[in-house]
Amino acid sequence: MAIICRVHAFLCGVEKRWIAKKPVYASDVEALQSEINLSLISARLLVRLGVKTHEEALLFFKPTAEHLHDSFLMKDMDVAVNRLIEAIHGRQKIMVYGDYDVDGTTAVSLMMGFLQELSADCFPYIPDRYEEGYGFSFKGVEEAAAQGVSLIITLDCGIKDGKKIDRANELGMDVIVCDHHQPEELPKAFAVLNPKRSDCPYPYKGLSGCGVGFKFICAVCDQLSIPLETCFQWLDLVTIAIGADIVPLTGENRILAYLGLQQMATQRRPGIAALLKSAGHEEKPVGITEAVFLLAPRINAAGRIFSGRRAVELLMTTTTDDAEIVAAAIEENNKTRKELDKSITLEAIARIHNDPDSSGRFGMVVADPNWHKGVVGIVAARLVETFYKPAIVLVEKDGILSGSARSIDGVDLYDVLQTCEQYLLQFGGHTMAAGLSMEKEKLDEFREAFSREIGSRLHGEQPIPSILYDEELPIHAIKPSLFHVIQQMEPFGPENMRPVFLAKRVISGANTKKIGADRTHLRIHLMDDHERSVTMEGVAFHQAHWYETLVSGDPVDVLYSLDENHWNGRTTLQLQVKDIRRHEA
Ligand SMILES: [Mn+2]
Repeated sequence: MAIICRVHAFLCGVEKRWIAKKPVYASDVEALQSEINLSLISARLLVRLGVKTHEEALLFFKPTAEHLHDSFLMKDMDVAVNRLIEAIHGRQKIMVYGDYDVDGTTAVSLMMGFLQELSADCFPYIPDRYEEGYGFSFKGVEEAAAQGVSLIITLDCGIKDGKKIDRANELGMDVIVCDHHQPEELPKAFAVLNPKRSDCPYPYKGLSGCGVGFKFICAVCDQLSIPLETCFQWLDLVTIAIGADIVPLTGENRILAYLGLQQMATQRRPGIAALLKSAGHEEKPVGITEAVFLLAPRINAAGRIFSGRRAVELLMTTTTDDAEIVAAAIEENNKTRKELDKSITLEAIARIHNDPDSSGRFGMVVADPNWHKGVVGIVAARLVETFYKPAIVLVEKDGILSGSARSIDGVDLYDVLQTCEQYLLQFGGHTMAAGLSMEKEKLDEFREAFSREIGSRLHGEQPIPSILYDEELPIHAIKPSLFHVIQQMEPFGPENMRPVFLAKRVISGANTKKIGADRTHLRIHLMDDHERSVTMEGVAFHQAHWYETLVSGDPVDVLYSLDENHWNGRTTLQLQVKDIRRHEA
């Protein structure tokens, strides 16, 4: 039971470091307050996000399509647009190639939908996770040639697939790469759209793969004098990709997600509606949280357990009946995924517990021939949650180990893998998540090198998980107007997280009690020790071990955020308690 608890909580029971975010300049806060009527706390929150003027506040609170950047600022965009228009008008066959994850399948669905609207001769291609693996594949290239394709568009992949692109060129096909992964040597493609290219002047670098695809179709519309609004029907897909791919929710991504959520609220795509229905979330509002926790895992489950093609089929379907049939199949895939996720996580945790050397290591590497390759990324993430160290989970097949890696804040995984390159056959990814493969014989050497490299980046000290908080805010000072401002700050995500507050020296009211099936959570009532006139109610997940302290009346410090509780038709402001510790006088 203890292990299961740890799997689902963020290191519950482990002491975390509480770190105040960097202070903001009082002059900036005063300047903003002189332009807008805001409380001190609200103004500080906004200044911390870089909002310092009335105009910046307007853009932040009410983003509009006019604020999107000109797509043609992206390097190679003109070349890519002209080539695609030539293919459309010349009735040349186009393969739309994308990865099997959420970013890839949403990108393919977006591009396919757009090309079909322009009556292009096109078809989607999603690689098989098991046969072809991640990225642009030789099999895909051969398939394109066999089908008489002239132009291949790769989405969310291609930047590291130079050899496959060379082969496509050899076979007389042009390739347009739309990717957002970190480039090294650029592939010799017809055009390479990637805001992270060192020679790309595009002002926003945080786009998802689907987001790059979106900029591409916007540019085509621009060139063909088609209203830009035509592209907005696919903003729901861009939004889901932003949530799933853990890209920052700042700048242009914030605008895209804001507009995408509006679009999802007014015109729900049949596939999305069917997925929400099968998740038991029909007719309810959808925010970025639902995109991340309800939609993304299901879209991913199709690719993990069956095929990413099923996800594309769902997202492209135009009728409710068809959508519900595919959604039912995906729901089954998701059930299987959950079972595998749980059983393999438990095995991997046991493996690490039983390895006497593991506690001294800075990174964890586990491998097994019987594990399901579709869930290795999720299991790696659970290991990070449990042990707070970078983790790699590998599956062996025919002497080759392949799998996924996940990291912790402050350890650049891509950089670590690059320094271990000599042991690897392949690797690719980002700071926090990556994929890799190696020969079985290299495992032990790699494990040591991986741990050593991480250790040197952490200066030889085991990392302590930390929680960042924005401001100190006593319980009695919480105002509904502050919550109103916080609501306007949505959608939340990386680099724009829901604000967290510190309340020092608080005590529990009489009604605090344990809740949940296994009594691991608390319904909590808190007040300031020195100002007991105001009590706030809230929830504290995985904090039941604080129950005795709280009911004894000892003062504690808490980190919390604010949200709403909907109960019996009533909506009340409540605390979401993140962490608790004893108050030290
Ligand atoms: Mn991606």
